[in-house]
Amino acid sequence: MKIVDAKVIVCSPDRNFATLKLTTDSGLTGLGDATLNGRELAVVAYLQEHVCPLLIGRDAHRIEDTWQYLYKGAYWRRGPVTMSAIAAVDTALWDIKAKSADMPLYQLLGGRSREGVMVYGHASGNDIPQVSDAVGAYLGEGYLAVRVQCAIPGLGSAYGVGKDAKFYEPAGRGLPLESEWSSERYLRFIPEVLGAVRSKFGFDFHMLHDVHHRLTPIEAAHLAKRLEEVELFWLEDPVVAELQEGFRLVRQHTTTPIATGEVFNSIWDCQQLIQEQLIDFIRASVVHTGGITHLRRIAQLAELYHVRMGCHGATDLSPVCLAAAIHFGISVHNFGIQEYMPHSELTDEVFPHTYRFAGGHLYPGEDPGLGVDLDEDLADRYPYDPAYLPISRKLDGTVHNW
Ligand code: GCO
Ligand code: MG
Repeated sequence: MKIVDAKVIVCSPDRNFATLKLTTDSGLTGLGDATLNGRELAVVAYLQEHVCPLLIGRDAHRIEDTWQYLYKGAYWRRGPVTMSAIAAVDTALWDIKAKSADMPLYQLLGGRSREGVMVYGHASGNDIPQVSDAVGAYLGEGYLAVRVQCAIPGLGSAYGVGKDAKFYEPAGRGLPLESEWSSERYLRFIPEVLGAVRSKFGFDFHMLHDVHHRLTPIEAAHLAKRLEEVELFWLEDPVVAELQEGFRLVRQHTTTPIATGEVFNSIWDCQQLIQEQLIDFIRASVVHTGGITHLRRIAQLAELYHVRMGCHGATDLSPVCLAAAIHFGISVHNFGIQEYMPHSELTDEVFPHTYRFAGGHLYPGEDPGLGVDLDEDLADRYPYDPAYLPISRKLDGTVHNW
């Protein structure tokens, strides 16, 4: 079965998405998400100019060989642009293979290890009462796990707090917005927020919180230690992850479980974190970490060290990526949780899909392949619209990690 066409489709129903569509001589098609938030067209050019010409005429069944060919063959390894492009090809090939086997993808990946994929929802608000209302709403909808983020008094904006209670979209049209940050104010306030949520709703649900790379290791250690009493499911990205040893310092001081990895793009980014058991959950995603083929390798290494998977699943990862994550999550042994922020109605119309949410879990559909389509005519009506993630500055104007 040969690949006869490779097409990159860029659209912006409510936000930008890049998708690779492969077609074979037997008429089967496969989709792969290639979206890299704020740098979308770099991946598009990488695919169109450098990868698509290599795919025509290749055997669509040779997934592993194609992965190695694109990874080793580029000479320039890793990096978010390269790995997102490889991921798109890899995901589309798995979609095609599962369709040709007439099975939903999870069956090819070994079948179900569980009935459904537990997800966490995103509660946020401008103050503690708003946050509490949002948490209450998620629990009312049957969620078993909720991430809690709150605006910080005295700061104009905060990571994770949307204008809309349900949707959080940090990328803004036009040039990047700037947001202000104070670790001192954050550290003083956030334990109160998480404590208030536990006092109101108890301990019978999983509570998560995302620091979004903002703290130094000693600040993060201090916070994680204080948060032990609220029993988080995880504290996410307490520090930037370029310095993997930074997690050692956090780890030495606390038993709060730690998650990281949404910005990782290869197994090499997390090897030390996993092998030294410095983290509990790895957040690598299908799209930014080289596709299903590479994510499986990460999961298998992680399993040896009691590290579980908790894939990134914000709305900048398209429904194609979410479907792949559900098939992966339901089949892999060391699954922990899947992030879930529902896409907008319009995005769901552009990407019709068979996965569904019920009772705090996501379930893959039973159609062959990923179970996601792309309505190209509809997608064409929403062309690319440049957008950037915000830039963060400390109160004195120094650029900080966003
Ligand atoms: C998360 C993430 C996102 C990222 C976003 C960047 O935990 O979901 O931190 O909110 O900021 O995906 O593109
Ligand atoms: Mg995050």
